Amino acid sequence: ISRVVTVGEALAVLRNPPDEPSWLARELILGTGGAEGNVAMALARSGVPVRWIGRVGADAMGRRVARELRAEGVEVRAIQDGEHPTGLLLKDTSADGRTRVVYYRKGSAGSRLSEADVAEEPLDAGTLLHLTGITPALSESARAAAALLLDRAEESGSTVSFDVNHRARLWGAEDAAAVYRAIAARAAVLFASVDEVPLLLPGWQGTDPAAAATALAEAGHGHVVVTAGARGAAALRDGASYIQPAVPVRVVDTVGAGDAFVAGYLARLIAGDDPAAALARGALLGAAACRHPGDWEGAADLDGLDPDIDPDPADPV
Ligand code: KDG
Repeated sequence: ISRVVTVGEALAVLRNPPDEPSWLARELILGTGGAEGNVAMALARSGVPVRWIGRVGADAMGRRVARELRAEGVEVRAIQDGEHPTGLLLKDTSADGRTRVVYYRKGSAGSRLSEADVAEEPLDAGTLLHLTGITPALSESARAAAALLLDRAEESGSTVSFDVNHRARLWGAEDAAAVYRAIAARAAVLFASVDEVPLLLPGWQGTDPAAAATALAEAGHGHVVVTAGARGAAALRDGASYIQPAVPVRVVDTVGAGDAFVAGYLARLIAGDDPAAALARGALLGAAACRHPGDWEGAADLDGLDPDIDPDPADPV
């Protein structure tokens, strides 16, 4: 695999300043979010060539999110929609690390993604197509676009990775689960949080990521990765299982941690490493993401965390 292609909705993110809720704050902090864009930015920083495709409004926030993705090294195809605005997310992070999120994305440009937008996207055997469960949740046309990409990935021999990323605020669990199962069945690599596993395996219950990975493997998934926040993560590939404890950090905001984890895992996998090394990198980037109130910024700052960066070089220049 030499490149990643991902499709989704990039959102403008407004978040509260430290120690002040957004209903009271006179100023909010503006940033960028959207699961697939978060993954793309962290992959680009990991040195993986990555392309993001999505619709943005012909507005200031559309310019902003596309610019931010580009600035982080992502190849961006932002299709401008003159009739619908860029979606927005309002995020309130409190001192105890709990985050509340409100969407302003109904009818957004991103949700208007359609088959025509992705019909010509070049895919080949060297491409990994990364999808999340958010894109099919956005609208019927976005769901059709994801389905078309899956067909085209299969035809072209691309590898598909899928992160369930269930958003209960966007659709009902029953509708969602049917779609997740259909996509997961066609994905070479499947990511889910332990809470999402019952959507893939009705009736399954538990909190242990290794048990969840085993259950998914028994259901026929050849390569699965299950995350469980502070309880770590587990992977299972071709019958071999791997577990990974979480990297302890002071948690400021967990939004975006799953995306950072996926990017770290995929980056190592693409580099040819085994699931043990991929899990370790995923856990590191996921932990880094929790240290920042923004959705993607934490994963871009590994200071004090990255074992590959020597904090005390023996031979100063
Ligand atoms: O995974 C992080 C995303 O949830 C966030 O950046 C915004 O895409 C988003 C969503 O729908 O919640």
